[in-house]
Amino acid sequence: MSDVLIMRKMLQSVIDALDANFNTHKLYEADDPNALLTRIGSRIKGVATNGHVGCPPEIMNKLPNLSIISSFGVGYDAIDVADCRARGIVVTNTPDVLTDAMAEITLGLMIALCRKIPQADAYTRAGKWETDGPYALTGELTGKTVGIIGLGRIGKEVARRAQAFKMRVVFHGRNDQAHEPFQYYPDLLTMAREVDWLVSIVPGGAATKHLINREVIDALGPDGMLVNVGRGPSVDEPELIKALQEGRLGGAALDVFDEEPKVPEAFYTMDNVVLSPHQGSATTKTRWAMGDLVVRNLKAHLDGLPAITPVT
Ligand code: A2R
Repeated sequence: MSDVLIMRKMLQSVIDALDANFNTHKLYEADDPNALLTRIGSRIKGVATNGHVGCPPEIMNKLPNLSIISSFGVGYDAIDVADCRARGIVVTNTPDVLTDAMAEITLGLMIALCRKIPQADAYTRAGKWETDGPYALTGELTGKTVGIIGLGRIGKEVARRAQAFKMRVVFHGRNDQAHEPFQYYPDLLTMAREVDWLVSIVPGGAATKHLINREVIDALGPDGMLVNVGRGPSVDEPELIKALQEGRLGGAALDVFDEEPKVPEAFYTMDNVVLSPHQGSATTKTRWAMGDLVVRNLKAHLDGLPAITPVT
């Protein structure tokens, strides 16, 4: 059995499957991680990790026979893929298996925000329906235009579901996708001016940092709604808070934040915000499938077969 280093505690089903298939070494359980790496580093052929923890270069330096990093999640922000490629290390992630769950929570957040479901729930629980009468009227999704930033695997499933809700779908990305039936906006600012909703589902990293800045937020405007289910840093969070406080933006539904699990307290008291603790892929079924793919990627590669979902 090949030796595999596990960087962080993972789902128990993943740990069990890793233990069953490999000689595992758990860095997160080691009293002295450096001593562990010195002792077993040269035996390690695979690493199991996630996209936030990755496998830092100083650790890779201690793993001379490492040939695969198998990462849990579709984003791999903490993994320097170019550096891995230069070292001859294959990187895998877990795309596709989480796409439906991600799309589902996106539409859930949109409905929650515009129909004020959390607030109406609190109103009902507080007995106010009986004492204060019906809850205030809300907006609705039907007939609105949604601009998707990042019409990738997840973005396309969001688009399909938004259409089922009778919304018009347009999109922004670096490239047009001529075969898709949605209007393409090469310029995000122009799209933000012309839509009711902006949904961001782009990867993290330098290229998308603060893609949604003050200008974009102002273009979306006081009736506009912003949803971020991709990566926190894609939105300029302090600018978002200011815009919400000053009424320059209609509302926001957020599953991701700048410094998770810290969430700016300013959001807590806002009525036009729905908050979610990075729950996008967090269903039993999807998390199990993601863990399964982490193990299958390692197994395939270490058995001499092509990895199933390599990052290209
Ligand atoms: O730019 P394009 O045409 O390659 O479209 C990709 C878009 N995208 C960007 N859009 C604007 N500015 C950028 N700098 C930029 N970089 C990438 O994001 C593509 O349509 C989309 C990503 O789609 P996929 O690679 O299929 O990823 P998937 O599975 O939809 O997941 C998206 C993200 C993950 O990377 C995690 O951060 C998060 O969802 O969970």
